[in-house]
This record gives sequence, structure tokens and C-alpha cells, in this order.
Amino acid sequence: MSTVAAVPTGRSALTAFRQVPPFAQGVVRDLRVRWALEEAGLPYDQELLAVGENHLPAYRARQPFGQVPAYDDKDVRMFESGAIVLHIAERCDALLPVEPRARARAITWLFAALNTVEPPVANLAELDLFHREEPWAPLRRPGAVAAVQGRLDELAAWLGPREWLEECFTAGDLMMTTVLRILRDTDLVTRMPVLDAYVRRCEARPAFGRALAAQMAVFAGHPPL
Ligand SMILES: N[C@@H](CCC(=O)N[C@@H](CS)C(=O)NCC(=O)O)C(=O)O
Repeated sequence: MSTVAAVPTGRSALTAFRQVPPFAQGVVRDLRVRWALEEAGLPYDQELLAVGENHLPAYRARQPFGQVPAYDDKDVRMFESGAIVLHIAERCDALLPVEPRARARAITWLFAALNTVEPPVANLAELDLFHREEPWAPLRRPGAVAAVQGRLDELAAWLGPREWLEECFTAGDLMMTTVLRILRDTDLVTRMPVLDAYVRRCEARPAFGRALAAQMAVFAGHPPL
């Protein structure tokens, strides 16, 4: 019996920002959902939010933290990019293997990306993007870099000569790539040949190209902030 859940009957819709500062363009977290939908071959609509609209009560009823993305496929309304990607992945065989053990391993990597690698990465990004001028920033940064480097070393040691985190590309690779991309303004990933090649391999997937182009097209069509 197949473990692939039924494809949602309704067309999916995700929320995204109409405009963001240049440093965020191409890494806003709706990219993860767009990529998953592209890998799954599911068409989707986008609901674009103006700055501040994400904090209105109507939106918080959908996303309690006022963040993007939120998601709706007429079957279920969701928030949290990881949960949404997993939901989509469970409905197609492009992102999660059908074999139960391989499927569990792929889900493991999805959580590892979000729960083990992303926290130090996001901490460093916040420091660099939002607190760079604070007097305490230079004191904190070395420790923040060391925490990221530790995770990157461990990830590179796992990957070694592997093409993907497991036997084939899965939602785990999708999520890990979007996390590593947050470091794009540093050389932390690009100076590590294993990780640099891995990210490039994932980004070379046509579905990623379509997802990125779709996010960037929104910003190109709206006046800069
Ligand atoms: N854990 C959330 C994080 C979402 C998130 O941080 N979204 C950012 C854009 S990438 C956002 O909406 N920021 C606006 C805010 O927090 O006010 C997820 O993965 O969906």
C-alpha cells in the first residue's frame, strides 16, 4: 500500500511579502514552500502582504507570529515553513521516499536543518544584518561564527562524497539548502568545497530555479522599500 497521501484537491496558496530589503530577497522563507510545490508539480497562488499587514489581526489569525509563509490548500491552513514543506512532501513522491525507513531518514534531515543547523545560522545572520553597529556585536560575533562553523564542519563530514544527505534528493536537502543560503553574504559555506558543491547541486534543480524566480519576480514588480 502506498504511503503517499492524497494530493490536495484545492489549489495551494502561500503568503509572501510584496517587498523586502535587498539582503532578504531570495532567502525569505516562502521560498521553501515555493520550492516544495515546484518539486511536487503543484501549481499555487500567492497572497502578497504589504509591510505591516503581517501584524494585522486578520493575518495573525492565520499566522500567530505575524510571519510569512502561511499556507492554505483548501483542505488545511498552516504556518511554519517546515510543517508546510513536510505537508507538501507527504503528498508527492518527489520529496519523500515511499520506503518507510528512507522516509523517516528524510524527515530526520528536515528537522536537523531546522532545529540543529538553522538556530546558529539565524543567530549569526541576525547579528550581521540587524545588530552590526551595536557596541557588543564585535564581542559576540566570534562565538556566533564558531557555533555555525561547528555545524558546517559536522554537516560536511556527513556529506563527504555523497551527492545528497541520503540516497536521493529529499525535503531534507531542500530545507538544508535554504538554511545554508542564509549564509550567502559570508564565505562560511563557499570556502568549504563539500558544502559549496552541495548547495550548488541543490540550487541547480529546475524546481529551485522556478521557485527563486517566482519570489524575485514579486520584488521586481513592486517599488523598493
Ligand atoms: N519559523 C518560521 C519563521 C518565519 C520567518 O522568520 N519569516 C520571516 C521572513 S523570512 C518573517 O515573516 N519576518 C517578519 C516578522 O517576523 O515580523 C518559519 O519557518 O515559517
